[in-house]
Amino acid sequence: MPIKESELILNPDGSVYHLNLKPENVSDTIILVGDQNRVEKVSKHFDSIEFSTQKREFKTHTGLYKGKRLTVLSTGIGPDNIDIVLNELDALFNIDLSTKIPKQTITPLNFIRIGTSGSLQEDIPVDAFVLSTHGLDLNGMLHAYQINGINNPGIEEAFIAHTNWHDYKARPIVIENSPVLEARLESDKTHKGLTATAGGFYGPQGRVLRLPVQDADLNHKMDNFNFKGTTITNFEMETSAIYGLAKLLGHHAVSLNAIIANRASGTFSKNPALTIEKLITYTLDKITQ
Ligand code: R1P
Repeated sequence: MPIKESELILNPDGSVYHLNLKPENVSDTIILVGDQNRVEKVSKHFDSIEFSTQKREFKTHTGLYKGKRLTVLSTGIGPDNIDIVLNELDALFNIDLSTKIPKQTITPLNFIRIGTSGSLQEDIPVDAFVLSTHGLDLNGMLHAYQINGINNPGIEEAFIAHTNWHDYKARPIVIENSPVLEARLESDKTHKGLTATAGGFYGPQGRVLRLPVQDADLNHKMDNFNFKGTTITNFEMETSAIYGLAKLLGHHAVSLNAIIANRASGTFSKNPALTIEKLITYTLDKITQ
């Protein structure tokens, strides 16, 4: 049965609704960045750019870097945008857009996030790089999907018990990265651990400006959580959603974050742009090694 036009929406030119992309515009290796201005910061290193477009916060450049075809695409902020980006990118490869029938053979994609994030650990300082072994999903977007089998109940149960997680919030989900991509992207420059993904920047990450939060002690409970030696390294807003949807759809994902704030010490990078630039060149070189 074809997918109805209300469910998989195409623009008049045949491109997918939010991303404005057609299958031929995208590589199977896709760098995801949050900030749309970060797209040029990645693609300026390319040898050539064959395609560019933008709709809303979703900006895409596709080109060659050291002979390898790469796409870099901005997701904007948050797990809700990741739902759009991963589903539409998957559709480009794994649904026949002319018949709207899912293909029998899945084309696996590689997703590599280059993000920014706040460290939860005093000893992961500003300007460090974090590679997420797992996404710790605290925002609930993934609960719309049948996630049985891709999550890690052992870590989840330990986290729920350790933080005395409130029932009114979505149940945390823990999803592993792609070990293949981790092996390609890790080095002695990358701290590794669980990355917590929140559905907001202030209260959902324990920041108090004028509004009190439900659990003022949550960040402290998170920073001293330890599951068999694995700790929660950092807080941001996309990684668990990328890991979850990538795994469900049959793709590979790894998330790298430049630490620009340290929540434990209350400090912020003196030169976040330089740290992001270093993470971009680090990642591009690792991908093409
Ligand atoms: C918040 O300022 C945004 O920055 C971080 C968070 O995950 C959130 O998207 O990542 P990016 O710099 O990749 O957007």
